[in-house]
Amino acid sequence: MLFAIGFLSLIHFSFGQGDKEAGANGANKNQIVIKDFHFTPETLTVKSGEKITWVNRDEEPHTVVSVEKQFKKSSALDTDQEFTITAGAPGTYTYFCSVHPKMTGTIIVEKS
Ligand SMILES: [Cu+2]
Repeated sequence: MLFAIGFLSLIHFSFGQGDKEAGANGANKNQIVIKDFHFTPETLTVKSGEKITWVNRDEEPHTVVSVEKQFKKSSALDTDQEFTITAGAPGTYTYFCSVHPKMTGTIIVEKS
């Protein structure tokens, strides 16, 4: 039991360090990782005007397509390829992968 508590606080400590480093490198870094046929996080909240970057960490190609064409669609992203948009007007943007339409995600854009 004591060991488990020690281990958990170690994990917590290392996450805390990572957050600080990310903040120092650029505050407005909104990244969505595509891995195992999922967008992570599945729902991302950003402010209007911020950049959002998807990166594909799967061996399969994936795309990012807005359901209501609220932003340009990506080309097919190969492994480790990135796709970036700038969040537009406030609202809820849903998107999917046109290769695997069951892969969906949501971006909530708030007023900046
Ligand atoms: Cu896909």
